[in-house]
Amino acid sequence: MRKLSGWIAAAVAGLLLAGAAPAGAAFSDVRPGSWYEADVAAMVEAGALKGYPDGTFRPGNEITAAEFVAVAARLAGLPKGQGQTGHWAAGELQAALEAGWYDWDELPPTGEGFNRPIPRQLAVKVLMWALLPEVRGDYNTESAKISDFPALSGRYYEPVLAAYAAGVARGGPDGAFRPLDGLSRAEACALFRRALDRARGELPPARPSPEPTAPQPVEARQGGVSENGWLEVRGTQLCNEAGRPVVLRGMSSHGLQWYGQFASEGAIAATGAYGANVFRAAMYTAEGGWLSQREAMEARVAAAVDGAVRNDMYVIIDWHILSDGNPMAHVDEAADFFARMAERYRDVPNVIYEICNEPNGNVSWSGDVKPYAERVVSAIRAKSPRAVVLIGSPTWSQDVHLAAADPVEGTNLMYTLHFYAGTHGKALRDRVDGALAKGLPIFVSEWGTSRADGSGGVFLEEARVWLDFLDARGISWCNWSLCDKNETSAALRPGAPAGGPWTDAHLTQSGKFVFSRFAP
Ligand code: IDC
Repeated sequence: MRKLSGWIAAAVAGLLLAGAAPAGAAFSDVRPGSWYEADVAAMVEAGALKGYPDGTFRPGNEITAAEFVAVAARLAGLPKGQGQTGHWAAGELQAALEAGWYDWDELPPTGEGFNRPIPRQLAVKVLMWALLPEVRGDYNTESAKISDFPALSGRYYEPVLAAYAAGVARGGPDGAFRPLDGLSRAEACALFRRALDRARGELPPARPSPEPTAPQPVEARQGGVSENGWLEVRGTQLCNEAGRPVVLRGMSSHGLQWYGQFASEGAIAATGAYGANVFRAAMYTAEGGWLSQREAMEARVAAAVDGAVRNDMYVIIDWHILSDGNPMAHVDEAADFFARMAERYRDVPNVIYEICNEPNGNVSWSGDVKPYAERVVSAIRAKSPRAVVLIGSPTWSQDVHLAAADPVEGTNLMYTLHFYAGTHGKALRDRVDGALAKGLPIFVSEWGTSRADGSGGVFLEEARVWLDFLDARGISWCNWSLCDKNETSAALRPGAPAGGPWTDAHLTQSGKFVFSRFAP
């Protein structure tokens, strides 16, 4: 656990006192003996939240986004930032945004969502980031506690599982989390109080990750396109044009709409200098991506493809569905997009198509993802008969067992498996072995050294186990992500030059480790 800041320590001291105080007595509408009486008292005592001038606390009112984030910032001792509006909490909100507690699209700094009730999934994410950033939850154990788990959008999966694991979030009587509903001021007090209780010292210390040794650019990169030509899938193995096994290793971009500058020719070449022979261009559909700015996103994809081609590297065009969890939602657009790409790159052996990053939520393999894949694969095959196509699966491309039981008809098809070393372990590796045994070709088109939310850790020991496992099976991979965002999964430190080249000082712990694993 990170060291308690002075603020948390003070707040915790306040909490301890609060247990003995005549809790809530000061507010006309906080009933003595109510379930939340002690929670409200503790938060008021800690200086995190106040009542109203008329002597009420209004425990049943929904808490706004600004109020919730401001309380979290106060409890975590986060210094105020430079607000972009005159809103009373603009400084706290800006600081929280910059600290990576949430993204701009979840709560834009321009303020339109500040006074709206905060959705429960976002509240839990902010809370966990602020007070318990090291906690993780096991997917199987925690998701089973949440009766409406499929209603959760992918980006909240990890903090919500962590909050359940920590005992901070608890389901209602029906076991539902209701991710999109708001929460009352009383409920917010209870959440904060439980998180502070947990932060007070009951957590096991975070395991320190070993400091990786500095990778060196390699002299002559093996395994470029000029050497291997068109790829083909034989059995479960990716092979080159001569039928010899080949392994691709490299970086995935972050969202091209946010960090497109790191998908430039210079950046791609810089990873090649460390031995990478593939690059993945992650073109988000939602979250401000292709669906809202098609031309701009396609121009970035084209720049990445051209940059990879000029560097003799393979390149994956990734239709990065994420918050739009069912690929069927935009199947017509996807078929049209891939038909155009396959036409454009029909003679270019470098290009690999990844047709749906991570189906998630209420999707099924046989009812949604497989029919989607059949439609899009045939659109690609009409133009490009031999390019490798990568197919995702439900549960953020982890359900390879479902694909193995009912694979898509065709040649040169592979199935993606995504993992994050801080979240996924042996159970998912066993699933890979099961799928391979059934003859399913696997490509790890995205993995991270962090938890599944892109943060936490880094978990280099766990990552090492995973990469050794993949190496032993000749499985190719791309690491999330080549950008300088302030999150542990990023390979570059904030401010690293977008066009490369980089020195050791530009690489994060994750970047050093990952770059050192490109070359065999
Ligand atoms: C994450 C980014 C993070 C961003 C979030 C939402 O790291 O900065 O705020 O997406 O867009 C995936 C997704 C990938 C996620 C990544 C980490 O494919 O888009 O990136 N992840 O959460 N699947 C599992 C983890």
